[in-house]
Amino acid sequence: SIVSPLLRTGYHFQPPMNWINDPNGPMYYKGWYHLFYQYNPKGAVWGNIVWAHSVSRDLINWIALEAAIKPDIPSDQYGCWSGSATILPDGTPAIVYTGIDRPDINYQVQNIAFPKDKSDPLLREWVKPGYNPIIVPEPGMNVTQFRDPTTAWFADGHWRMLIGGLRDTRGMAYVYRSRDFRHWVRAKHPLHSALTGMWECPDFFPVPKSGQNGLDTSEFGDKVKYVLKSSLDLTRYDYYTIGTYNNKTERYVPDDPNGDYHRLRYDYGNFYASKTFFDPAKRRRVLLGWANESDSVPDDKAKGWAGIHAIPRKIWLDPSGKQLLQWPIEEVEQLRGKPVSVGDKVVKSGEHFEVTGLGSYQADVEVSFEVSSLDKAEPFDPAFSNDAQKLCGIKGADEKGGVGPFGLWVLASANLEEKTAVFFRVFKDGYGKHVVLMCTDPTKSSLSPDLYKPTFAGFVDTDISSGKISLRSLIDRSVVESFGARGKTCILSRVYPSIAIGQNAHLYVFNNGEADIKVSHLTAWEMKKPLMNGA
Ligand code: DQQ
Repeated sequence: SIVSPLLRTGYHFQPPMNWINDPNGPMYYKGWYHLFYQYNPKGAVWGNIVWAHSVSRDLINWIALEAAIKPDIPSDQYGCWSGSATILPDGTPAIVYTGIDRPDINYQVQNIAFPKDKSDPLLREWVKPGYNPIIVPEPGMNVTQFRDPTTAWFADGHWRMLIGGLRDTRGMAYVYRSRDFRHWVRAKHPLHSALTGMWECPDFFPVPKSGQNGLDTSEFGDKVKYVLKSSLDLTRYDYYTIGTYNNKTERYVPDDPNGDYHRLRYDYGNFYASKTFFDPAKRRRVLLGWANESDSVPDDKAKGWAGIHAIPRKIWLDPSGKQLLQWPIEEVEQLRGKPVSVGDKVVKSGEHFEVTGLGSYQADVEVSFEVSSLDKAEPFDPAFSNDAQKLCGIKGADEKGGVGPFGLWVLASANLEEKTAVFFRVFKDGYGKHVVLMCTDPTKSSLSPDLYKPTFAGFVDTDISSGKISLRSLIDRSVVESFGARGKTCILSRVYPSIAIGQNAHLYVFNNGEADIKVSHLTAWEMKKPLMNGA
């Protein structure tokens, strides 16, 4: 049955039971990483929302603490919704979050909280000053679509933070400014807006124009670009643009004039309400995101849990300046067991082979492919230029192609009646340029009923003229989190096999294209289970 305990993830973040959604207020404080998250203490469906709290030394092993922020003042009594942390110049962390202050409608205000004891590195207790709420919607604003404050940044004597909103059908990143972090005034113009519907959980941060380091949110200057991310309530995906920010005019301008509608995504799968933070210990920016279940609500109730977080990802600007790159934080590699390697192995058209010698239900797989020739690449229909997902829905993993589909079958049963395909397929456009599609096809992932099994896909902006492309997949019982071309395109997918669970899960490399491919090298590791909140 789908409620098999073997489908519970082993090394992806989750509490021992119940519902979780957005990551909130991530920060590094006195040697500890703090992660708060939207949590229902009473069940496996959304509701009764508090900020649950976990701490970690490495973002992989987690210790659960008491919930940090619960409804207990008038301005948050009906819910403590998403928000962010800012470390003030004297080292004090401040949390700003959305409170629901009335029962009948989701009227949204913003509240602040501080640690009771700053000398406690675990920041176990939080206090809410009596001057809450600090921000309320103004007359004429959409009071039920006004939430999710960002980490604040400082320049020219002022703090600024963003609050997500909706004006008619326009998604808004409202700017609020303050000198003292207590009195906040809205700037006349939003930082940015677009005709996309509500912007949930905005995120705004600087990235260096070159290199992989991260920057504190208040860094500024010539060597820096900016990233603005919003979580679109309408599509339930996280989109970002890269651009410039002027702190005099308080405006952000995406480099790509159509960027707001071009839809660059952190992840082309199940990944929402994400948030980054600057990790001063490793001078990197880390991205955290929520992956919802794709089974049914009755199944969630039967399991007693719903929702996980993705493996934290380091993010930085691609040398092209046109997109971000993402890679699982290096700390996850401590979970790797004995490596299993395959090298220099040709996979002919229509063939596949199994990778054995590990429990691949909980594994990390890195593979480098080399295509024998690109001559057979199928013509690319420009009608799909903006719709990778649709293209992959038509040309799934079992649909024979010229160059590809080739890739991995993960969480596969011995007879292949269950398998989740993660693969590439190469096309050639009218100008002779190759177009690379990356796809996760879960349509055969399970024989169980009542599952949501969408095909997820994104294009990979990589030069494949050498024939080479890499893939990494983090497999964890009911999640497959994949990184194409060293983090250019990422796809997280939730799947619920009925046979391919535990030791009955197999791993294969397949090639359903006409052109032979070669696995130059593949390494797979079974992954150990970290400390996971006591579960
Ligand atoms: N989840 C929170 C909201 C946010 C939404 C409520 C995004 O603050 O807009 O649980 O998933």
